[in-house]
Amino acid sequence: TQNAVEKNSLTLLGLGAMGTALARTWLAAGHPLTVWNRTPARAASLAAEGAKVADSAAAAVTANALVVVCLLDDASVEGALAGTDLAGRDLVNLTTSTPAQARARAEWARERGARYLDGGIMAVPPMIGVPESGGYVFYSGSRELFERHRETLVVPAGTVYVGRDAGFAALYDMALLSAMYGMFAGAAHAFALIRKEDIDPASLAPLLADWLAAMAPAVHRTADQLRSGDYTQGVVSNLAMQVAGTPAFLSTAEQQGVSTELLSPYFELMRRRLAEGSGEEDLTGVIDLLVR
Ligand code: FVH
Repeated sequence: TQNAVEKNSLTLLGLGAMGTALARTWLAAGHPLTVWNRTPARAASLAAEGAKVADSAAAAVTANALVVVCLLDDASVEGALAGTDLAGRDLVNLTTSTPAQARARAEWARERGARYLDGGIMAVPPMIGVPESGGYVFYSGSRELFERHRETLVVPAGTVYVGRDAGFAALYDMALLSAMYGMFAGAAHAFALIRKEDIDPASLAPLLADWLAAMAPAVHRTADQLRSGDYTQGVVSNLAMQVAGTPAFLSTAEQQGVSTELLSPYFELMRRRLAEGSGEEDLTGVIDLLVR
């Protein structure tokens, strides 16, 4: 229509599950989009939805100032962008990488005349373009680039800028996902405990989900203790009491025929911290044992 606001155009390299989901939201929001994928067939449905399909990564990079990359890993980013002219481009890399890889990629882009923003996606493809799903992307690197393209970047998912250090988005990403795996590990042990009993896993699931949600806010107390350096601050269940309880967990696992290989390493750290005379503390001292 005459009053329609012209949307910024952009290029997207990578049409895997995540790249395709991202592309769809930009197309649906009216952003002119040029796409490229190593396997061209994956672009066919997006072409039907209005995307321009570039013959090569180099042509796709030339098409727009804003170039978003969402490939498998850092090596594939290096491979796909080799031979492209990045001078004057705004490169936003949503590929999962380590903080060190992200920092090196930022420097690599700078040497080629591009501005760089790194992203860590805290969402799975079905959450993309669904604001109520709570999905978002951590961004770090050039603040100017982030502000310039904010309206475009917010289309697929929320945006959380975490600093000029290009490695921070990856670091936050890895921190949250590491915590998630710890949660999955705990849930796996819980399901294993009931596996041989006449208990429907579906009856345990809601109890488990609610309990984990109820316990999650404890991370705020941990953060307060780390900031103050006083690990007894606001303690509810002290370390001595919790270590005293660990044999019951190990015996229960034994009785249920369940390996303790997920639980034991954490209990061992708790015991080591207790042995240092920290019985009145919270569990926060375990963090100091982890940091080498
Ligand atoms: N999918 C998810 O649940 C997670 C959610 C959180 C963020 N991750 C990260 O997003 C990146 C892309 O993930 P994806 O889901 O799109 O992954 P795939 O569906 O496996 O698609 C991979 C794309 O990468 C292309 N590719 C792979 N190797 C190369 C290469 N050497 N050169 C050029 N392109 C390459 C692949 O192309 P093709 O196989 O279709 O030819 C796909 O486009 C990723 O970092 C996740 O960790 C997703």
